[in-house]
Amino acid sequence: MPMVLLKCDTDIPERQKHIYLKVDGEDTRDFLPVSNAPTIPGTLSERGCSFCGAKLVIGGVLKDTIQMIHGPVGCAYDTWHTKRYPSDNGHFQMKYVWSTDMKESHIVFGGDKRLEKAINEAFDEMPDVKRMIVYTTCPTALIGDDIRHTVKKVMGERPDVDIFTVECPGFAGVSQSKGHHVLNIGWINDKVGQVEPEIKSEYTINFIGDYNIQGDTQLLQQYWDRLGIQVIAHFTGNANYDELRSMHRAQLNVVNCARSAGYIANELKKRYGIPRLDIDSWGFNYMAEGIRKVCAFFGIEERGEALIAEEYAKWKPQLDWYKERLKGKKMAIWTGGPRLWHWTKSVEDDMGMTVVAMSSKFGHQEDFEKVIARGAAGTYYVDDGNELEFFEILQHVHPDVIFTGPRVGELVKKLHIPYINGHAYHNGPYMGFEGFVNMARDIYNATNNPLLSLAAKDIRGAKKTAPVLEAA
Ligand code: CFM
Repeated sequence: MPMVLLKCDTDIPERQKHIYLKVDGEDTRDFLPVSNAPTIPGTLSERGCSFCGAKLVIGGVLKDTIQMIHGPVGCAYDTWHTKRYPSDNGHFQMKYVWSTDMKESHIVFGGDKRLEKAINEAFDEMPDVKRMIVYTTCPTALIGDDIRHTVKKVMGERPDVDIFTVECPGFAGVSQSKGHHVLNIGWINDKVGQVEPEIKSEYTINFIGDYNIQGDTQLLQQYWDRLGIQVIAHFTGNANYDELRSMHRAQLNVVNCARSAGYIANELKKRYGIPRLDIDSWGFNYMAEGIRKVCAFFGIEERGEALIAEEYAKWKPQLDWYKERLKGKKMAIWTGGPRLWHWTKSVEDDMGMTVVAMSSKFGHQEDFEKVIARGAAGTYYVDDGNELEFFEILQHVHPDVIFTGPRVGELVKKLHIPYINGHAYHNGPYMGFEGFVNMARDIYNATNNPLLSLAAKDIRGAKKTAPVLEAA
C-alpha cells in the first residue's frame, strides 16, 4: 500500500505516483515517480507546451535565423524574451519576433498564403539574413496548413535562402520535451550533412545541449580554445544555422543536456559513427571530470590537467569563501529535469549545501534514475509538481533558497523565501569554474538579502507555515 506523502493529494490520488521521498536504507515507494505522462486534470502544473520546447528552448537560440511562428501572435510573443541566451553578434535572436498573426478569417479560409507572404516580407525586410525556421502552432496544425509545401515554394523562388520547418504544435506531446525530440530528429533528417566545415584542429567536437544561458557557451568556449579543441557545432548556444548543418564532421559529441539533445547525439552516432560522451558542465568536480574525459578521448590529458590546475588556482579560493558561508544551507530545485541531477551533488560537494526538494517539469524515467542516485536521503523528488504540492513540501523541508522560474519564484517570494532563477539565472553564467562561483555568489546574496530581516516573523520564523495552503 503506497504511503500517502502529501495531504493535498488525497483528493487526486494519482498524484501520489509522481512523488518520491528518499529515506535512508529504505525507499517509501517501490518505483520511481511516474514521469513524461499527461498532466492530471485538476492539477495545474508548470509545464510548457511542445511548440515551446522546440522554439523557445532550442531553435530560437540560433543567432542568425528568423524565427517565423505560423500562428496567432501570442505563440510568438510568449516564446520570445522569456529566456536569456545572448550571442556574440549583438543578440539578433533576442531583438526580433516574427509571427503570421493568424486571425479568425485565416483559420476559416487557410493560412498558407499568409505564411508565404510573411516569409517573403521577413526576408525582404532583412536582406542580410538568409536563414529561417518556420514553426506550426496548434491552430495552423489543426487546419492542416502545409508549411513544408509553402517553404519549398519560397526556397524555389529564392535560391539564396535556406529554411527549416518544425511541425510540432503545442498539443503534440505532454510537455516541452516532445518539442526537443521533434526538433532534434527534424534537424538531423533535413539539415545535417549539407555544409562542410573548415577543419582547423586535429581534435573536433560538437558541444550538444547547452543554450548559452547568460553566456555559458561563451565561457566554456574559452576552455575548448585553450585545449586546442575545435567545436564544429554548438547545439545550439550562440550558434549559427550553417554550423549546425556540419555536425556530421565532428570526431566526438560532448553532451551536457541529455534530455533536450541526447536524441541528436544518438542519431549522429547511428548515422555517422560519432561517439557520444556525456558530461556535467556545472560544478568544479564535475567540470574537471568532464574536461578529463574529453581530453582522455583525444590523448591530450596533460593539457586538460594544466587547464584544471589554472582554473582551480584562480577560482577555488573564491568558491571556498562562499562554501564556508553556505555550508549547511538547504536548497530546493524546481526546474525542467536535468538541472536536478546536474546540480544536487555539485552544490553538496562544492558548496556544502543539501538539496531537500526537487521537482521536474518534464524529466523522463532516466532523469529520475540519475537524480535519485545522486540526491540525498530525506529529499522529495516530484514529477510535474503543482502549487499546492510545492507549498506543502515547503512546510516539510524549509529550504533556505529555491531555484525555480519567475512564476513560481514570485509565489515563494511571498513566503519570504529567497528564489533564484534556475532557468535563466540571476547573474550568470553558472557553467564552468567561474560560473559556479557566480552561482555561489547569487545564493549567498539571496540568502543574506537584508530585506529578509524585514519579513514577518510568523512567516520566516519557526512556524514557517504556508498561508495559501492554510487558507484553502
Ligand atoms: Fe536541458 Fe535546458 Fe533543462 Fe531544457 Fe528547459 Fe532550460 Fe530547464 Mo528551463 S534544455 S532540460 S527545456 S537544461 S528551458 S536551458 S532551464 S526547464 S532543466
